[in-house]
Formats: sequence, structure tokens, C-alpha cells
Amino acid sequence: ESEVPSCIARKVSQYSCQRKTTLNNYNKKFTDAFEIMAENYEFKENEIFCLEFLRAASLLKYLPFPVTRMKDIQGLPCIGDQVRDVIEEIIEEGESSRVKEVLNDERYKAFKQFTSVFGVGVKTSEKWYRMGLRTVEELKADKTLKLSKMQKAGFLYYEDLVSCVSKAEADAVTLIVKNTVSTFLPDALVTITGGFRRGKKMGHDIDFLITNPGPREDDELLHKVVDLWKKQGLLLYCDIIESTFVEEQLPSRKVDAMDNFQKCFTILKLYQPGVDNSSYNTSKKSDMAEIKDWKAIRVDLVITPFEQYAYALLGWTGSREFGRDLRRYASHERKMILDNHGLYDRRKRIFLKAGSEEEIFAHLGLDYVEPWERNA
Ligand code: DCP
Ligand code: MG
Repeated sequence: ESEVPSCIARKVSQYSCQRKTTLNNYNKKFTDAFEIMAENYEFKENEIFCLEFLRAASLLKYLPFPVTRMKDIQGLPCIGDQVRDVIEEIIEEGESSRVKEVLNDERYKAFKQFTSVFGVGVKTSEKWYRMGLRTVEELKADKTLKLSKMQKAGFLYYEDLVSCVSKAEADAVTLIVKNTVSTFLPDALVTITGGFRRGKKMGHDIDFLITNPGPREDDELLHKVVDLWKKQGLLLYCDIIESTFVEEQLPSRKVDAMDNFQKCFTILKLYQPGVDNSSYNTSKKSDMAEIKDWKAIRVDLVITPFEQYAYALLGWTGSREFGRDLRRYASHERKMILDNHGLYDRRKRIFLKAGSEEEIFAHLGLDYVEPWERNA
């Protein structure tokens, strides 16, 4: 008989919002492979296969033991035929030939490089690939490419931005954001979201949610904050998106929808403590290139009305897969529509208010899942 009791296997939900997924992953060998497969399908704009591998990766991140035999995955949800083949090969050969093929694929390699540039997505990558371009170096050298303001910043700070953001850097930026916001709105609540709220030690950016308890709303806050940073010389890039929220509108049914909050995508200049420039400036080598004592960091700020804060927090904390499954669960199992602004009960035809994430899970009839257990 199987040592993974099938009674446990049968209990595993297909929805990651009904599972607790911490950062200790016993199956990294498999989940890394699945994520490469998913990314390759994303580059090919094959959403179905992409999701199949992402869901399988989430499931294996949840399993409290390393998979070593095919029996271990017996009866589990989210394991399609393609996924099963990859698992089988990794168990038997130690690696997957299909994953190796992807990693050696010219198109995958080029897209992987292109999309690592801030502001470059699959569509742009496709265009550049068709033009015969293959590497970031070739893109940088090609002066005929029409680049957006975002992409220009992406190339300018490329090295800093591809090197991940550490927890220490996230803490330093948190202080800056809190200080700046409180000079304009002393009562404002500033919360770090995204991967860092889930306990990750590394991230590709730092996400913040800002709300002001009480009646006062300040549409100018974001503008004031970035203007101050600009004056202080800390703002390397900034794109403010104004709110497009309409009160009567039903929550979006799209599973990957953007929200309508006022937000801004920035690149901040974070001065690195340990790097001291002063001694270099006074030395004989002062005519040499200065030592760079700062790092460019991607920071997102999102402003939410206080009544929608819990929904925004739940959405922006992620993970992406966890959020997708919350929405899928809400609509398929509860006839409700969830987005970053609220939850709509289609049967009762009302919006359900929530002042905390706990209340949202309760509205959905789900056990509460802590942020650090949402690493699906
Ligand atoms: N999110 C959202 N709506 C958006 C953009 C993102 O609800 N318009 C959610 C999904 C993500 C979370 O916010 O889980 C944060 O987005 P990131 O892309 O920053 O993802 P993470 O913070 O989880 O990972 P990383 O460490 O790569 O930053
Ligand atoms: Mg993030």
C-alpha cells in the first residue's frame, strides 16, 4: 500500500487558497522545472499549459515531503499528463529532457533575457526576436529601437534591477516610505505587501499599500510623496497611474485583472550603508570613476480607500497563484466575485464589507490562511 495515505491525498484541495503553503519547499527540483515550463508557455502565450504547470508547482510546494516515487503523487489534484511526464523523468533520470530542451531553446533564452528588462513584456520581446535580436547586449547596442520611458529606465538601471532586492533593503525602503508619507499624512497606514509580507527574503520589487483611516482622502498624497523624492534626488523613475475606480461597477470577473487604485511604479535610489565614497573623493584617484554608493530599487506604491483596504491587502499580498485561486474559488464554489476592491455576492446581490483579511476568508467560507502560508 502507498505510504502517502490516499486518505490524505484525497483531502488535498485543488485550490491553493485551501492549502497552507510556506516557504519550505521539499520539491524545489520539481517546482523549478515546472516554472521553467510555465514560463516557456507564457512566452508562447499558451495560457492553459502555463497555468497547468503553475498549478502543479503550487501543489508540490505545499506537499510536506519530497516526492520520490510516482506513488507519492497518486490521487493528487493539479497533475495533468504533461506534468506527470516531467515528474516521472525527474524521478528516473534526475532531470527532465523537456526542461533541458526549453533551457537550450533559442527563443526561450532570448525572451528570458528581454523580459528581464523593466518594461519589456512578451509582446515587445516577440517583436525584437523577429527582428533577429537575441541578447540584452544586442538590445543595448541597437540605437534604432524605439523604447518607452519605462524601458529606457529598465536599460539604464539593468544590473541593479536584475539583482534581487534583499529583506534588509526592503526594510530600509520601508523606513523611507513611512517617513515621507507621514510628513504629509501623519495617520496614514503604510503596509509592505507582496513577497516580503509572505516572509520572502528576496524579491524583484517592494510593494506598499497606503491608506488613510477616517474620512479624509488625499488624491494629492502620491504626487506630494514623489515630488519630495524628486527634490531629494531619490527618484530615478516614476509613473503615476490615476484611479479609474467607479463605485457602481461590479468586481471584475477576470482572474488576472489589474485593479483601479491610484498607484505609482517607481525606481528609487537607495543609498547603501557600507559603501563610503568620501575617502575615494579625497584620494589621488579622485579623477577615477566614482564608486557607486547606491542601488536602484523597484518600488510600487498603491493608494486605497480605507473601506477597500482589506481587499487590496489580500490581493497585493499574493502570491499570484494564491490570488488566482481565491478568485476562482469565489466564483466557482460560492457564486461570488472577488477582486482587489471588494467581494460581490451574486445570489444576494450585495457587496460584502470587510475590515480585515480574516473577514474576507470568513465571507468566502474559507479557513484563514496567514500571509506566510500563501506562498503557493
Ligand atoms: N498584484 C495584484 N494586482 C496587480 C499587481 C500585482 O493583485 N495589479 C498582486 C499579485 C502579486 C502581488 O500583488 O502576488 C505582488 O506582485 P509582485 O509581482 O511584486 O509579486 P511578489 O511580490 O509576490 O513577488 P516578487 O518577489 O517577485 O516581487
Ligand atoms: Mg513584489
